[in-house]
Amino acid sequence: MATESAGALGREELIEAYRVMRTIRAFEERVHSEFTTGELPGAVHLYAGQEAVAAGVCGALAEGDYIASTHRGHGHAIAKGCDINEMMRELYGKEGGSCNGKGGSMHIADFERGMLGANGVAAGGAPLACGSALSAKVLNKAHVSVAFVGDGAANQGSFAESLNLATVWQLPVVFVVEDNGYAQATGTRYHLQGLDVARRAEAYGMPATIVDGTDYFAVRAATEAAVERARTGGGPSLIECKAGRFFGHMEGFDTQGYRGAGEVDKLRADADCLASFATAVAGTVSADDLAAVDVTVDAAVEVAVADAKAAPSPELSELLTDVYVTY
Ligand SMILES: Cc1ncc(C[n+]2csc(CCOP(=O)(O)OP(=O)(O)O)c2C)c(N)n1
Ligand SMILES: [Mg+2]
Repeated sequence: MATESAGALGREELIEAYRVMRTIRAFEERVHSEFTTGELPGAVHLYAGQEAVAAGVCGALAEGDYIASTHRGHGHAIAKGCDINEMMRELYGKEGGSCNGKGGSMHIADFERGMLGANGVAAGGAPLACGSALSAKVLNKAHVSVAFVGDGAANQGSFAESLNLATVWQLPVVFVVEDNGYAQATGTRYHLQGLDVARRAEAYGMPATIVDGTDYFAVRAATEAAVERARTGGGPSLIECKAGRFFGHMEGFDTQGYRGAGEVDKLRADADCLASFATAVAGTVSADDLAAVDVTVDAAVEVAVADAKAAPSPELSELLTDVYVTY
């Protein structure tokens, strides 16, 4: 299993990695409270607990690289550099949102920043990332594409087709499978034959590795190796990251009766990527430095919420713009 120590990254890089993960956590905790008080509309799936995956993967990417996300996409978007004010406006369905308020949580996209979109279709990102990677290959561009896929989505036929095409065409693509233990209310031991998705990649002759998805350094090192391989013509890879989610499947509809007693409390106490990151970097980054990041991030999220609430809704005249068909 590939691992990278905190020592391989400079102080500024470590602080930036913490800022990304801490922003995702604060964004998600705040969205949860907004949803709980009935302030926020729409279907929202929270990413808290899995931050080290998004941050570790995107930390290993270059600016021109692309990611294709999932229905649980806020963390991916933030880690790829999307603006949290635009994202929050999008969640509130307001003008100036990432999709001008017309997409909501599950459709946040920002092509300028290489975010090809959250996706309401399970495993929908896998063929998109293959398409983006194929364009890089055909046009002789250096960009690498990443598909994020959940453990449940890995059972979709389109995922198997994507793995096959990626190897047949030797595409510069990295499949990042996030095994958070559940597909909605169904645990992996009920839906995943063989339990590790990585073993399926072996059947396609694709290099695959399994990492602790709460370990930023393990995720980043595995991604750096996969990205290097993809960028230098070595073809696709798969990285399977294990990390539990701190919230239910979806805001508002999940009492989580399928989870063990105290399971989430235990995750928060023993498998918090922010806490393990702080311990790992203690020799280089002080607790005061991290606390200063906390203050800045919390303030930025507050601003995003206030801004989103105050923003106008899209004009009625725009109802039929940005759609594929003409009415
Ligand atoms: C093609 C398709 N089938 C079914 C669904 C309904 N659905 C939404 S989320 C989900 C489970 C996804 O589980 P997983 O891939 O493990 O992602 P997680 O929610 O755990 O992040 C399902 C079945 C869907 N969105 N798309
Ligand atoms: Mg899952």
